[in-house]
Amino acid sequence: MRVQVAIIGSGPAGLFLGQILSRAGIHTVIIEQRSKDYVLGRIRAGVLEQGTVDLLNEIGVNQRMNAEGMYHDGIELCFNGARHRIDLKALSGGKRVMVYGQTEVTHDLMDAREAAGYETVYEAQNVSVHDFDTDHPKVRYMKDGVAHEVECDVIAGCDGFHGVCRASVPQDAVQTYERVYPFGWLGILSDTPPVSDELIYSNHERGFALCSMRSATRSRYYVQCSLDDKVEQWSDEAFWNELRLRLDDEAAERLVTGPSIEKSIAPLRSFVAEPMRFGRLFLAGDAAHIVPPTGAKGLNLAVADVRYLSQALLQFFDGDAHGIDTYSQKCLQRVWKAERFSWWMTSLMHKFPENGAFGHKIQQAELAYLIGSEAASTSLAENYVGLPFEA
Ligand code: RFL
Ligand code: PHB
Repeated sequence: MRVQVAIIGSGPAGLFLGQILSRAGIHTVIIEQRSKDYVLGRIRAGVLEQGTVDLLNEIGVNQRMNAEGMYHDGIELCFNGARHRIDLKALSGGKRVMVYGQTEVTHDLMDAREAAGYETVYEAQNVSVHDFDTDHPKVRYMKDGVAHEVECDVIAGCDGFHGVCRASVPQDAVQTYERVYPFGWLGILSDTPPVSDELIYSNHERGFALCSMRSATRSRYYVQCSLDDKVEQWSDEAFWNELRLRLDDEAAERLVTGPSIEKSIAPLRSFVAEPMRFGRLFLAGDAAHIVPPTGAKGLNLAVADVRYLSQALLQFFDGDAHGIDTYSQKCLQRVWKAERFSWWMTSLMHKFPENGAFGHKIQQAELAYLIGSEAASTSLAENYVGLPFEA
């Protein structure tokens, strides 16, 4: 097979890129190692920045999102037994976020791709990338016992943190920066009404908790847990009890509990690989960087990369290499700002046992400052809704 762009990975980064390029007449294929159902079964992000919503509108994959997504104008910070609202919309000059699950975004993009007849290979095994230091890169994979080779002009590495693309770059060509946090998030999904109309981020001496949602009847909750914890050790009852303890009295009282329909533990990590381009191989999304989920930035950052990459590739196929030459630098400026924000929010909201009682007092002082200072809450708001894009 010969295509212009071979996209590795059918997560949000790969699907957004595929949709933008294919609509513009660029021949693409998406090569994904998992099955479609497996990809759709992963419960992840829930918060879309306006820029992500705008892009879904621009590419016409917006019907269900506009019908079912919920705009949120604020978030609540809970500490010292009380909740305080941050008015994102008022503080950011009218911007807000949308609560619409990553699973739904993925579903909508897969449906749109299928309906338009653009090609995706699921369950591709032993995917490997070759010759991206030449003008004729190749992707090889096995499917149903048969070996395949795809010739292309460009490879887009949208294959997540554990993917093959970044791992195929010579070690001395890439520099990585990493912080691994000493705790994880235990998350559950349940068909119960959300405890509050807005998201609650709670700093508690027992550890962080987050109350999020997917709809008016489906909730998503998280509690900070130990890295040694196993999902099986956490009964639904134990989860609800722990969550209740980490909320203010009113929210704890109002919390509606029920059976979990999904339960999982995610480790927290900050990671950046530089650069994001290696000849004809371009990394986008989690393949190049990871943020802890506290700032709700991961999916949005993947989409921001794709916005820049798609522009650069359209220019490239038009005979202008300027965009691909500046892609990495342009992305990394935004990436590091999101890394900083996600690290800051993680540091502010979680229990770090090594920081002791002093550390907890400092967090409380910072939270008190944050809610009392318009300058400080504006900084939180403008980062949370998403920083502006470079022209
Ligand atoms: P993905 O989604 O990991 O997709 C990569 C795809 O590549 C496939 N793949 C391969 N395919 C072929 N060959 C190989 N060798 C391959 N290796 C891997 C994989 O199967 C997969 O289908 O990366 P992408 O597209 O860059 O998207 C990134 C986002 O998924 C991620 O950043 C977010 O989910 C992070 N995140 C959140 N982001 C937000 O913006 N807002 C949130 O509220 C938010 N909450 C979260 C999150 C992530 C979480 N977890 C579980 C890490 C909450 C959680 C709990
Ligand atoms: C989610 O709904 O899964 C979610 C929301 C906000 C975050 C992280 C995850 O910061």
